[in-house]
Amino acid sequence: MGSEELEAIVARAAADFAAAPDPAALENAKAKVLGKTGELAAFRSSLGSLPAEERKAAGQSYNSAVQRIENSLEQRRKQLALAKLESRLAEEALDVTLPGRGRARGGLHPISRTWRRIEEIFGSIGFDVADGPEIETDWYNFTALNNPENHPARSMQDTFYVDLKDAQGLPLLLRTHTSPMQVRYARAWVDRHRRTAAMPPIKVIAPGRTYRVDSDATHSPMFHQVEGLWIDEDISFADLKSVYVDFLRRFFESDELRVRFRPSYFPFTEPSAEIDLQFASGPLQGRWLELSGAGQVHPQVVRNFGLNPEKYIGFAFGSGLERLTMLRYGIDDLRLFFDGDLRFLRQFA
Ligand code: 2NM
Repeated sequence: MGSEELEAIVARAAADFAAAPDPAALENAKAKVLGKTGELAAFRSSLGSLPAEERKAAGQSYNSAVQRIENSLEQRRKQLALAKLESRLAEEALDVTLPGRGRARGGLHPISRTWRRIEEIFGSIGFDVADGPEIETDWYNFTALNNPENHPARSMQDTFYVDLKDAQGLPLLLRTHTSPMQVRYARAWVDRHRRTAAMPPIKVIAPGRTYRVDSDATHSPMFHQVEGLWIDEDISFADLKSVYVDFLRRFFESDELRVRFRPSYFPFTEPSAEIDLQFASGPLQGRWLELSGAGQVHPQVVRNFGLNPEKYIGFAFGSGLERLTMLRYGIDDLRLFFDGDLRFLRQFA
């Protein structure tokens, strides 16, 4: 077999490969030329019987032929793979700009309904709404609120800490109540009015997500609170009672509620009270239900707002949105709020 025949084999192989419509046909074409009984096998076995002076050149021709055949084989393999990918992409093409089919009407989560309702009721009697970060510093979440240095609430058993530190080198944390928003609001307020003779009253609610290390049938690690704050020169416990009782009547749409203030303790208020509620009718009629905490803002907290506690006084309260929502709609399991079960959620849409 001469070098012309060898070249003819290389050319025919290249043509066969190019004509192969798919990988299986390509592998058959490869076997036909490079296989054990393929067209090149005879040439290869004839090498041994050539005279020594011809053997080297013939061997080089053979190697070069094999090399070129393998190159065209590889080239065709790549072409076929690319063609397959392209046809798949074309087949599965998706126009992500098309509008969705049968878009269903969404609805508000019951907690969101309560949240909005509370903003509306307090808004109608002159309360602003504060906002603030869910990741807080130790100072805003604890120190400003008169929490003692070694209070158990500050421990890792009760509070989620974040792997970041504040300017003081203290770890940041997920706020355990919404009061840090009120501290931020009050301090910004005082700052804004520092140069004016009169300090207008601080009257604000702070609704939002809060976090505690607690998880069972009646506790979720994330829950919602609303806190309220009214500071002026002459705000008394009587104002707290009238504002909060009025809120409850409007929230539960009933003038027959009975409300009870029981002495309690919080580091940020003095005196402090627990607020209980009794319905005059309905499935919960007659039972006293614990609802909120409240009190006269502690002088140290007023000082941390940037105000003189000899001159400014006021009240604060805090309530859980989950609890208010459960009582209003007659929901008996806290976990329903977090399961995302549409059979439950659709009842509020
Ligand atoms: C509660 C109970 C009693 C409260 C105190 C303050 C602030 F910022 F003025 F210090 N905000 N909220 C407070 C008082 C919260 O939750 C059970």
